[in-house]
Formats: sequence, structure tokens, C-alpha cells
Amino acid sequence: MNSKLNNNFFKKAAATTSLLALSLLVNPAHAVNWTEIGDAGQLLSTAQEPLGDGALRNIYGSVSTNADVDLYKIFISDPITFSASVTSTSGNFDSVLALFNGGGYGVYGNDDARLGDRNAGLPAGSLLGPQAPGWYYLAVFGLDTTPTSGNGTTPDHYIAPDTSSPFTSVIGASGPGGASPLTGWAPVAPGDVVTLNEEYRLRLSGVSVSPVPEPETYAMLLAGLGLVGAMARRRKVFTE
Ligand SMILES: [Ca+2]
Ligand SMILES: [Ca+2]
Ligand SMILES: [Ca+2]
Repeated sequence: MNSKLNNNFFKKAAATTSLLALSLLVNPAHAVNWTEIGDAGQLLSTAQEPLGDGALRNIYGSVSTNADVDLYKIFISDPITFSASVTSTSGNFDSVLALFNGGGYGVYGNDDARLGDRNAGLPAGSLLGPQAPGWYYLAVFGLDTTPTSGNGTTPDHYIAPDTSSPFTSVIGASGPGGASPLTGWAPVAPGDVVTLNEEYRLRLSGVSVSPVPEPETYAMLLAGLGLVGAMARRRKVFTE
């Protein structure tokens, strides 16, 4: 091999390693699909955190009754593209979605994504949506229950209005209790709990798991880049 070829080879190797390192850091290759383990709780302390490595694309779960709430702790890595939408296997689940920030304060929620569609959806690009990357809590629940805050579960403490027309609107934490974090859930019609056993699929974008690479990952990538660079430099000295 002549020196020109060697130099080109090592330049190429260094460039390839750099691109690989960048793509690993910026764009995790893996897509994660999470299946609810047991039953996700309904409070910040009992929320379920999907695990894995990469972009969280789907959560598969189920709700047992119209008073059941599944709360998931998620890392929104890209608030601009964040979106969430639910479909149920049966098509009969009148779902609601509500997003809370890391402190449990309501961000926004939706009952029906579209007119004539009972599936809930939180669209990307909503002015009410998350403004910064970070930890959030996403709740999936049936139409007949609503998040509460403060010291009770009376309607006075509802974070969001329990009824809002049109039901397709995306609403902020505009209920009387919206200035306080989530403390519980209240049935809209107390005593009217019905069995649902509905399976749902929650589609997500802008969410990742293992959002922060371990320090060792950075160290390995930097060491790799340094090694390739050093080899290229040494080759150049020896062959010229
Ligand atoms: Ca569940
Ligand atoms: Ca639950
Ligand atoms: Ca709905």
C-alpha cells in the first residue's frame, strides 16, 4: 500500500467512527415496545417506567374498569415532536390521555382525538404541550374518571374539567385544582364502576428510554476516536 492509500484509509476509518459515534449519541437505533407489567399504578409513586434502550414507540396495556388509571413515567427527549395516541383492541374503550410534568402538575389532556372517534390523542405541536425535555407522567384511563389535586377528591379539586365540549379539544390543566399537583383520581359518577378489561395500544413519538448514555459509553467512543486518530498520524509519519 502506498502512503496516499494508507492516509485515505485511516481518514475514512476516523470519519466512519465519528459518524457512528454521533448516530449512537443523537439517534438511538433501537425502537422499544413496552408491555405493561401487572397493572401500572395511578400515582407518581406507583407509576410504571418503561425500560430498554432507544426510542419508546408503543406501550401495550389494559384497563380493568372505568375507574382504573395507568400512569407511565416517560422521558420526553423531543418536546417538539412529542405525541401520544391510544387505540383499543375492541374499539369500544372510550379512552382519555393526560400528561403531567415531573412534579405532577397537569400539562394537557384529551378525550377524543377526532369527532366520532372515542380514542384519545395528544397531538404534536400543541401550544399546550410539553415545552422542555425531561421526565413526565402519562396517564391512560377511561372517560368516567378524572385527575384531582389538593386535599380531596371533590370536583373542586379537579385538575381538568371533567366534561368539555367539544370532546375533541385539547385542554390544559384548567380545572380548579390545576395549580396543584396530582394526588388522586375521582370517578365522575361515584359508585358507577363498570368492568372494562380493555386492551390498548399507546403510540408515542419524541419519547426515549435510557435517555442519557452512561459515562463509560462516552469514554469508549472518545477512546475509539483517539485511537483511530493516533494510528492515522503514526502511519503518516512512518510512510512519508
Ligand atoms: Ca393497567
Ligand atoms: Ca392501573
Ligand atoms: Ca375518549
